[in-house]
Amino acid sequence: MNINWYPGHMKVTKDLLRENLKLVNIVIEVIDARIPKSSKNPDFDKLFQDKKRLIVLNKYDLADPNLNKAWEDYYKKKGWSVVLYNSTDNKELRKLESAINDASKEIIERYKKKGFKNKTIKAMIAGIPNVGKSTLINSLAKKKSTKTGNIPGITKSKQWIRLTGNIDLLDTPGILWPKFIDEEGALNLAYTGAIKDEVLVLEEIAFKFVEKMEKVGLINSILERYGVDAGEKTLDIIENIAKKRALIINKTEIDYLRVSKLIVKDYRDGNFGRITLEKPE
Ligand SMILES: Nc1nc2c(ncn2[C@@H]2O[C@H](COP(=O)(O)OP(=O)(O)O)[C@@H](O)[C@H]2O)c(=O)[nH]1
Ligand SMILES: [Mg+2]
Repeated sequence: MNINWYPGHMKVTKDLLRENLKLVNIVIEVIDARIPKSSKNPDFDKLFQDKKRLIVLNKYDLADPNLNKAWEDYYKKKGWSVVLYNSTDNKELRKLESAINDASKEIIERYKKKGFKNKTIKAMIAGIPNVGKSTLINSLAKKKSTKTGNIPGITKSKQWIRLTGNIDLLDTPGILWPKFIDEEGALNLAYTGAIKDEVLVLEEIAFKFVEKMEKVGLINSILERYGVDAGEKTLDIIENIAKKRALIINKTEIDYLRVSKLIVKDYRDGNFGRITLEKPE
């Protein structure tokens, strides 16, 4: 299947990201815990090579607990700080702030050795679309309720959010589009909503998703959700769901678009359980 997808404005955002990168010591890279491989643009590794990096495995509440642990270990082995996080749960804010603090320790030590006192650490959030960057920034900003405002002499128009531990977080995230490595990666991005539905043929995405669940032995989570039986073919499952939910046109025809939308939305909302689509090598 060919996903017709074009990385619009890629160059502009990359330039902006490079500009902002000059202002920070730490990059907080947000990825989707359900697709920790595909939601990571490999360009980031080169762009951020000189920065301290904290990987946020966001949406871990929607991802498989065992694989969360495996991915956490995997990225730790690469020398990065890693935190499993749920941006929609404000009770987790402290976990994130202490992860940022821990990641800053080395830099603070280095500053101290040079004789700087109380120098603020500067951080920025980066990631591909839909991983939860805005949700994360908003939750941090709301907690603080005040923005530090412009910092004279450094940036005129940048807004920073003051976190505990003398850390300033840039309130605009660095965005890069996902990089397609292979069809499977592209599909995984589609399932999770990282690629806009407008450029997708949702009937094909839903079909491929159900097929994948059959392949990895998780199809029961779908059958149970809707109370339907499997059939001989993958399409039977989709048609059975449509019938069960009365997604029918003209009394007899299956409404493939609506049933596809339903299946994709239910996956994105975690209604089939906590499913991670990728395993570390
Ligand atoms: N379950 C869950 N949903 C999340 C989490 N973080 C973000 N979301 C949802 O994911 C969607 C995309 O989030 P958004 O912050 O707009 O992503 P951005 O494009 O990276 O800025 C929104 O519907 C959020 O509510 C999370 O940790 N857990
Ligand atoms: Mg956003």
